[in-house]
Amino acid sequence: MNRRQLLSSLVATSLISPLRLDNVHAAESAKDIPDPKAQEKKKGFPADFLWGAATAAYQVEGAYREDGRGASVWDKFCDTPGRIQEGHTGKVACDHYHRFRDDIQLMKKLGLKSYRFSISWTRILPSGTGTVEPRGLAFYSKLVDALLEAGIRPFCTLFHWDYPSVLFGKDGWRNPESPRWFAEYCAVVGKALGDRVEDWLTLNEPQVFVALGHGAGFHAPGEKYSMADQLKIVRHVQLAHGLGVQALRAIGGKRFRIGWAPVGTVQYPATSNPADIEIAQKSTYGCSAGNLFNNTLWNDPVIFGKVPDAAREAFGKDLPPYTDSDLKTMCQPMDFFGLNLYQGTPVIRGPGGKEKAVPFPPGSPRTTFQWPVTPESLYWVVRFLYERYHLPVVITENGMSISDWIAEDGKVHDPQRIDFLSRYLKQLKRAVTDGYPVIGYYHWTFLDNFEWAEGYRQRFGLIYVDFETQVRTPKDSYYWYQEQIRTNGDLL
Ligand code: IFM
Repeated sequence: MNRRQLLSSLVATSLISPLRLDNVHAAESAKDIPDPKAQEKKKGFPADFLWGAATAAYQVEGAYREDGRGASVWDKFCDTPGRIQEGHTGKVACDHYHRFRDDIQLMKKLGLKSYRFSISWTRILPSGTGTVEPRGLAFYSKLVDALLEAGIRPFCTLFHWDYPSVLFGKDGWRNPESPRWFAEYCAVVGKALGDRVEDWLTLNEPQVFVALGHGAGFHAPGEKYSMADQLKIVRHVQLAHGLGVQALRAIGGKRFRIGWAPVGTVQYPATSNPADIEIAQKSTYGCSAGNLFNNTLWNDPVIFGKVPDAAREAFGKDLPPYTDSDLKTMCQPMDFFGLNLYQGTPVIRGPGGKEKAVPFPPGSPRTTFQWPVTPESLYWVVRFLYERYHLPVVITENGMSISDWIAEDGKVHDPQRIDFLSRYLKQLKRAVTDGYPVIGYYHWTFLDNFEWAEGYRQRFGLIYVDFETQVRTPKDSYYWYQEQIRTNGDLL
């Protein structure tokens, strides 16, 4: 399976922190949130719905050597010939580091209620731990101030894959100390920004940086570790999440709303037959050997403090032991569940009561990344993961890549993105109408940006970026999304 196929087979799901202004912690939420089925049908998105857009530091900032920033594994990976399509790098990216004020004006014009960004660990702690770089903190402090001044709620991701090179040199996520390194970093950021930032995500799509970065080798740091080593990393990342939450709570207590943004494979029913719904749900909760995108492998320890039996069966002796103390550390109350969702697999109940994937018809809709367009997956992922974890959901990422260009009239016409968004948002509205607590939606992404191993070839933005001149051109979808935000999704 090549990189494109592997990526195509993934379902990006991330739920970001519901910036619902009441604090709902995981342990309390099951009793506090009414059973959706028992709820009276709601009409549409709540008045305080967080219409947002997301980016990540390495994908947009550039300024890779400025203000004392230390190297991350992505710097080295990009410098290694053959790793990134056409030899692209994130050294300049969208130059957001210097242009953030103009970009925030574009966010304001769009009407964004919230902006999800990530912090570059090595701008804050160039060596990963120890000495703090005040200029790095100053950048994010200015960013947050400018967002608040524009009336946009900052939604901060602490780790979106740009791991410090110095720590990787100490065996990185395989090192048993790695969870504490992450917690140290979280504490520094929490102290510096926590007076103004209330919404936090610990880690974005850990499944991707473990499986693609440390298993398949398609992403930084480009390693091909054994499954046992990848699972060792999974446990360390779960511990890092738990210690990170503890560090943030020690600073902001219940004023902070904290979650994480995992991604997992999503199976959804191809028909409304109850047997198909049941098998799709079972399969979304299941674990298969060799697949690190199993939802429950990651989320059960963190939300229930329990390793699912299915994970033990799937991974056998490769799965490291989880002590009671590990599980206690990992399982910290969260306020929301972040979901990154791009696609899913339609299934029916097949022979022997097992799920059977329904193939897409030839020539069916696909994005430039060749990901299938499956709007219903957004409804079902909210429903299935809420029914298991009882945490309010934030759609932390959703969107599509197209090879957009500037037309002769100087505009960027992206009707497919508008159609994609319209279809997916209708499914989200369906979930809300059914009573599932969805607090926000963050479009991936605000600006076209550095799409990791694909370089700049995959454009996901609402705004077209000319990477030679850095000129920004809002696409037709920007204006379409602006209208949905203005009307709070009533037109959908
Ligand atoms: O660009 C990425 C993002 O960094 C993580 N989620 C998926 C997006 C599209 O591939």
